[in-house]
Amino acid sequence: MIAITREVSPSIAACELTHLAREPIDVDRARAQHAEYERALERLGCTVQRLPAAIDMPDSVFVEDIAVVFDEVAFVTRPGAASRRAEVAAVAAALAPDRPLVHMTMPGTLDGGDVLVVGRSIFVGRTKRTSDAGIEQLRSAVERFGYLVTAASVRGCLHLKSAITALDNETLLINRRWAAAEEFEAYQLIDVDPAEPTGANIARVGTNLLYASAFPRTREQLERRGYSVTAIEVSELAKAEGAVTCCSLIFADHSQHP
Ligand code: CIR
Repeated sequence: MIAITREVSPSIAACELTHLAREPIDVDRARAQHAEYERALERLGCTVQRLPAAIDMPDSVFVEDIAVVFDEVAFVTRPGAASRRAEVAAVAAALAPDRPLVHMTMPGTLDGGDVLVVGRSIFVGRTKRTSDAGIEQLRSAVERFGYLVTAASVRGCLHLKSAITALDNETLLINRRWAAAEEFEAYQLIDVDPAEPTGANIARVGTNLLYASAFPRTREQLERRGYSVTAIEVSELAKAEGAVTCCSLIFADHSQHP
């Protein structure tokens, strides 16, 4: 597996915020947590390709929003926040050796944080960041490969994957106040602990799960069900409204199996 990451920007304190109040962010601490995140990805089997920090791009550590990588193609987004559009060039260049690229075009917008891929099913949050035109563009890029794209409702949080993520191809972790459970009735749903509403974002790394240490109650529930969960502290990145999936693009390394 390859994991593309991007160093924490020195200007992260000027990040976009939608549902959170601005709090001071300790850049050195954010960097240390991000390095720990990368080490965890390596331990779980990823080769990390770290892009350099972008001084004038406060949110650039959150590479997930900039592309959605499939086995067949990488869909390069036009992020919903205008302040984030300059992030695209470096991420697209990093993906180009590994996948054919499809670039979104105006006026559609889409953030990768709104795209939940579970096997051949793709759920896309309709949010302030992701427009119906953006969802259509994703659909026309990937339906030829047999993916089924479905729009999903989101309320009260930034992205669909703030509200729901996959534990495996049959099971999703959900905060039902933010995602609509009935839109995912084909799946087994596990609820976040009520005391941990922001705990629905978990990253699949092969057969393991990478999770923020801020959610011990939900983690205990997952471990009791047999999931292997690696917990790391990402509190400084959380102040920028980012979670564990946001900080990487993880995909199969095809160069290993030509
Ligand atoms: C933003 O508002 O765009 C960033 N401050 C946070 C992005 C988090 N990304 C994600 O959930 N995929």
